Amino acid sequence: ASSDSVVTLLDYGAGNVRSVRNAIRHLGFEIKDVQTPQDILNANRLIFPGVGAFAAAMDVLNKTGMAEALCTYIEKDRPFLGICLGLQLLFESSEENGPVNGLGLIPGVVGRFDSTNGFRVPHIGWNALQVTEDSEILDDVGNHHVYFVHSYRAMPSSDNKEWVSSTCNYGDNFIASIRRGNVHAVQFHPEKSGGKISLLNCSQLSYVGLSVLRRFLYPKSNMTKKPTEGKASRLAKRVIACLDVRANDKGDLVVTKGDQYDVRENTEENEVRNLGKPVELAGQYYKDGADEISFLNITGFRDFPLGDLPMLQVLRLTSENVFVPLTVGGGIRDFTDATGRHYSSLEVASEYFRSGADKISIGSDAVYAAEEYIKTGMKTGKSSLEQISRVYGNQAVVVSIDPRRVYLKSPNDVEFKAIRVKDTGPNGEEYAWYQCTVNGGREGRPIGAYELAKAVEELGAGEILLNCIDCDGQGKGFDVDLIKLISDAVNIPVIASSGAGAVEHFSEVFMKTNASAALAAGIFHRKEVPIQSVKEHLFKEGTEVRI
Ligand code: 1PR
Repeated sequence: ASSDSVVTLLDYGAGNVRSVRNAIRHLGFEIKDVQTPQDILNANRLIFPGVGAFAAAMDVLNKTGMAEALCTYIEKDRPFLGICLGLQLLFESSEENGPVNGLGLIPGVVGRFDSTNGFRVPHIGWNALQVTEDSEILDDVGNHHVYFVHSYRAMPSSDNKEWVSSTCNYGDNFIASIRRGNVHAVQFHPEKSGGKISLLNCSQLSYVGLSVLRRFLYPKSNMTKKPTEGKASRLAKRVIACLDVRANDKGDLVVTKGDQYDVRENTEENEVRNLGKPVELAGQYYKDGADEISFLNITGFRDFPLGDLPMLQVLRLTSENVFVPLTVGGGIRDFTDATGRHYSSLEVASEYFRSGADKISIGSDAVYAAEEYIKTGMKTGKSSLEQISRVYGNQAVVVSIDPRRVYLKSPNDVEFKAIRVKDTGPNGEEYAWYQCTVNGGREGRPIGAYELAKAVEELGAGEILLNCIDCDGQGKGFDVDLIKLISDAVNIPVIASSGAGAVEHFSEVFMKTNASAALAAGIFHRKEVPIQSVKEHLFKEGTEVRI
């Protein structure tokens, strides 16, 4: 390949850069991976998608001599694009597990978002930019939302103002992108910011995030330049499509969907309900405007996921064409196979990340970890939740809660948090506690959803996926009582799940609770309500959404 069509990629192996690779290839470039510091100095254009924690990344860069090479490369004003942590590392230092020194090219300290002012941390989701300088690479973005996922951010100041090209508002006005000469960096993820736009003065259609990469890769292209100003926006509420995946009795991986977690048909054969093929459906939901896609490997608790190669293949294939975040859950735990080989939960998660997942979701294993933590009051650091969030960051770890209502005459009848519920119990009970379950709802545990949510937040979860077995597949709306209880109890984002049956259920959950996202499965699979109508309805009702 001629050097003109090669992009040098700095991937130090800490997470999922599969989507960045896919996006670069999609734009017609070949990728050369950095092996030595010299590869950085020889690059024609360098993309640095920083993933993982700040300290761990600096450690690798310092030990390999790449830190010095990066500084030389950037000081020479060579074409550079940093993404997410690839922006933060350019600053003097970060407070993440620190202070830890960064590359020191831009004045400023990277600090944590302040969650005391009602803004949930991590900042996860779609937000718009306020472009302050002609940044060139942002010229097609305008008012479109782009995808952020981070707990730390750099702030604009008089010392770094000549670097700042756009900001974003999330409690603070933090730095969303920097630009000086040929050096660019963005806090958001262009490779995850799908969503159709028409290019300025051009009849072509593109995707928001791809337009950013394209403008970096083709700086002198004939697309007319015109800086566009973004309007201030709020973080958009997300609409998530969920695919429960398992092998059917023939061994094919299918998207299935249960009623209160029972996924078998009510027929004599009692077969697993089959609603389609995972890769195809995910591609369809991406085109329909899903803000995220979740895959739950619902038999992961008994089938070891690394033995479950089709699921990894589903992720690999999906991430080739789907440019929004992908979450995968099911079976993330320590495991010893028949030959006695031990796999840590971190290995399982790493394989999911390598295959294209941006976030992993933990169900059963998080319940055990929370029970232990509440019992002993001690963090062992050894649970899957703690290990994975330490290496990949809190924002990459979702805890999926599968609670079932247990009705009570009085809230004092249990040691767990009980609330008054709108739908009373079979004997007129007005209260309920929400008992957590494991193994796909098969076993109830001595812990409530409220206690679990608070414990897993402390253990390092970055987000909660809140299901409700009673509502699952019923189409009668989300359990607003439960979602309000949990979203008021924690400072991390909460995804409302189970029971969506109409567009109004989405506006209700956003109006009455502090949920950051709403997830549905059945109505999308059965094509009863398209994702686009959900978005349009929310928009009409005044909710900020990505259209
Ligand atoms: O315990 O770490 O192996 O993870 C297992 C994962 O699989 C958990 O996230 C658990 O929620 C999920 N799971 C296990 N069994 C089932 C089942 O259905 N039999 N599915 C299951 C959970 C529930 C929702 C569903 C919503 C929306 N799926 O995510 O998509 O309820 O549905 P609706 O819109 O149709 O009402 P581990």
